[in-house]
Amino acid sequence: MTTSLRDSVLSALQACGVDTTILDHGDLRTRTPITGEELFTLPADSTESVDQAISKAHEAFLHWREVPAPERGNVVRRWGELLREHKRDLAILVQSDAAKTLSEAEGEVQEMVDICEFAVGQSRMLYGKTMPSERPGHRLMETWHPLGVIGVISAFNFPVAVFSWNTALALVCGNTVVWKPSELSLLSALGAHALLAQAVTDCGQPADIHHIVLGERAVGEQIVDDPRVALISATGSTRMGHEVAPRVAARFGRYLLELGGNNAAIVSPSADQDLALRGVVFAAAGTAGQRCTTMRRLIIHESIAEEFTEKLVKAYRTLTIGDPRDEGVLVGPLVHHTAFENMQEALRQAEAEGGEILCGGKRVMAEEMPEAFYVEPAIVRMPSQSATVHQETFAPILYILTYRDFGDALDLHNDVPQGLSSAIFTADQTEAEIFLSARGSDCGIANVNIGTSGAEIGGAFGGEKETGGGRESGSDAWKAYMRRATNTVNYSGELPLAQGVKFL
Ligand code: UN1
Repeated sequence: MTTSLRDSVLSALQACGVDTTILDHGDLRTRTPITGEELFTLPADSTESVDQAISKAHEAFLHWREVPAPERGNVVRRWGELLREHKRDLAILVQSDAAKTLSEAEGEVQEMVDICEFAVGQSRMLYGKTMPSERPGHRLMETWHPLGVIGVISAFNFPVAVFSWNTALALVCGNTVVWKPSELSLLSALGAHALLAQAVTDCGQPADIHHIVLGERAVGEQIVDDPRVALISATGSTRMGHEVAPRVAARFGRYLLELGGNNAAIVSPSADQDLALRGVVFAAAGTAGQRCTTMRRLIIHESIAEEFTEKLVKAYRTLTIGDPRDEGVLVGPLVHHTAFENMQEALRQAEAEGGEILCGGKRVMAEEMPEAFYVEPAIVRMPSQSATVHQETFAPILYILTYRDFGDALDLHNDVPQGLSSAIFTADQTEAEIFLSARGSDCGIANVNIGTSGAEIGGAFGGEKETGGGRESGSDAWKAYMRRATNTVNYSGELPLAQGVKFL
């Protein structure tokens, strides 16, 4: 088992075109949460090499910004083709880094293919508006221009998809990219990056339009503080966002943050319970609770709470937990020991606050794999939305709360610091509409009769409050990677001033 994991990762790296001579050198350890074993070591970037990567990306930008956008799109089209071709290879790396099932790992690579296709189309649609000027013989319009070097800092749980949302759009918009992947997911990062490098070469474009830098916190800080990096797009914890945002703002850089979520679903008495059940189980227990969109709170109408909770506990008991490479497994391990400790601490606190653990929470397979942290997803009935429920614990814990009036359900729903994703299960159209209205969900994503996770790339992705306010991926998220110029052109031969002002 041990050798085969290393071997399959090695051949996937080779298939993606990673230079494997760098493996087994350096201090960065690549540990897979599947078994807890260390697969390879990798060399970390130095302060000098990060500086050089930024310099080269900046140099490349000066040329890349003048390449016509649809031609820039060709690189991203080619990247998408290669990702499609190497879907299984890259998924094996994602699986090794993030311990996802193959279906979920392939889904992550599919998200990359999807955003590439979206970005290729976008490369012909970097639209600016034309507005009627108040002055005769004048044209008023806006044009969009690239920002420069974009620093992408990504998290372990979606190790390559979120990078691709940023990079596919950033590149078609005329920016260059320096990427610092999570130190927990370096192998899939190398794979995704090698495929992009191949696409750049195939299209005859300069290699320096994208760089990957490997390392720990200091590497991230260096990118955050470098004035040549025009935009920092960072995904991770709210704690990380609290550090990044003021530092970038202090140098008047731009930031795009996708931070913690505390996503809830309301289950109304009219809901199709079977559908709701399936939606909740996938969103709450899928990916072992390690999505930023994972459902962490369930707000059930008191009239159906007992019945629905019972069904849910039963469904949880059928979930197969284990090595995500094995057929039929739905829940893999937590990323590391600290994640496990955090989960245990949250469960202890929840109990101290009057919570009742209805199922799960225990570690399994500890004897066979002492360095891997498999847990049973937990359901905890809470008497109120206590301090623990307000926190995001990056593990599969679903807190159950009940409500009597719909207004109270909305209050409970919005009464957390985070605002990423949300859902309502209902057959009552008025409730659904209210949930989506200004007095409904305060999140960046609000769904009806579908869970909180598993968003498509076509919509803008991100959230409010402590989630950081950024929007990535679809819709008009491309605008975050560009600057807007307002242009007034005077072809009148006169010089009339706006607002009728007279001067000279
Ligand atoms: C994340 O967890 O950071 O909506 C991203 C989803 C995925 C993306 C999750 N498409 O669950």
